[in-house]
Amino acid sequence: MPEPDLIQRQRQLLRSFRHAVAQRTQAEAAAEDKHQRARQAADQALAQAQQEAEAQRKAALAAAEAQRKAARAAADQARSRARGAADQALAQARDAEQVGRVSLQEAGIAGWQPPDPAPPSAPAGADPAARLAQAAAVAAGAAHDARTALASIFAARAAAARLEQRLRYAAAVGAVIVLVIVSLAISAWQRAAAERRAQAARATATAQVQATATAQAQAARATMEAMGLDPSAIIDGALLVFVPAGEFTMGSDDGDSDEQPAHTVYLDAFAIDRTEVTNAQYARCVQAGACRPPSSSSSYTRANYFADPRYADHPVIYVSWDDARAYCAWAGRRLPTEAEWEKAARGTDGRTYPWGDEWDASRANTGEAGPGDTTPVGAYPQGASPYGALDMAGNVWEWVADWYGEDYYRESPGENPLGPASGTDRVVRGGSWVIIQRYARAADRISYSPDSRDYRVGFRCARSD
Ligand SMILES: [Ca+2]
Ligand SMILES: [Ca+2]
Repeated sequence: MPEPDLIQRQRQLLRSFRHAVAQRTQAEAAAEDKHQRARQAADQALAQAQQEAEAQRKAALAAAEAQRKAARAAADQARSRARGAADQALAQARDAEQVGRVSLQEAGIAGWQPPDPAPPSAPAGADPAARLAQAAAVAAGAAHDARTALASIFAARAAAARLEQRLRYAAAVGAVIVLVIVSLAISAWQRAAAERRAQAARATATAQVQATATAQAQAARATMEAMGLDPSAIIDGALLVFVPAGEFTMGSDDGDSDEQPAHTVYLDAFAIDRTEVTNAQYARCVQAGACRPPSSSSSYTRANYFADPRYADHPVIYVSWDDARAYCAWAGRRLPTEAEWEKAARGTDGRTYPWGDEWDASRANTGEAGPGDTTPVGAYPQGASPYGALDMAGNVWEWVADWYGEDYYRESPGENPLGPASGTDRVVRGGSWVIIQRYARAADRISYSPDSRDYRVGFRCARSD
């Protein structure tokens, strides 16, 4: 049946309608809700934006205030600096003006005066205020011009002074450098020349000494041959010098008391060794079994002396009086008497030293100019005695035959004295490489224990035929 169908359809439609209405209401509620939420969010965002904008505005305001303050402080500072600089500049300008005025006056621009601050040629009849202003302007301009001119003068003078100072300094430095170089060169050249001269002088002196020594030795050998004494027959190879018979002056009046008085003594002829006995000569006696070795093989500065070939021609030392006597006996000779020794040393004229009366340290090996130890025998040919005996002053003291008698020179016989008949000490003569001038005198006497064996004492021999 249709009717219920219709009703049913109507009911169905109604339900659909209600459902649609409900759906629409629901949608509208949802939309309203969404709208509300959107509006809240928008309000919120707006409030936040407003807050941020306010904060930014405040920050900007603070920064601007700070900048303004900083700018004001900087401006104040700059103004203050500028004021200070201006004051300083003004003071300098015033000083410059003053100094410039003085300089101009000193420079002879007499009567110079700063420009008159009030120009006299103000137009008559003008307004007094205008005239004053004009005069002030003219004065200011003139003052400015004067300051500028003075500043220029000053700057130029200062520059010139600096330049001159630099030039002077450079010239002085250059002169000093040149002077130093030249003086160094001169002193080096002078040193070299002096050294060359000294070398040449030394070489000449050495050559002269050697030539003199050679000539003396040849003369001694010739004299020996002329006197019938064959040099080759002398067992130790010694050369002897001859002292003819005759009187001589012995002792002195102004020396030590044991040398006094000076008295005349006659001696027979004799021959005496030219030099002190050497290490090499004495070694032959030791080798021959006739002499005992020196008590020490050293010398004062040399650990090896007696046996060292370098000192073969140096005087033998560390020998006693008995050693000396034994050697001379082995060599066919004897020790000289004290009188013979003194005559051989000083000749007949009573001279003080072997070479004369004037002391000359270069003629003998003494402590005054010697090398501080023995030298080769005969190394001082300029110190030869009148008979050609060498080292009668210095090198080593020399044993003589006599006993020592302190008063012997007062009581000595006038002919061929032999010394006291007895005694405790013997005599050494002539001084050594240690002593000073006084003990190198030919008249000086020293008493010495005969058993002493000493680094300063040697001997020479003599003979009479
Ligand atoms: Ca001597
Ligand atoms: Ca004395």
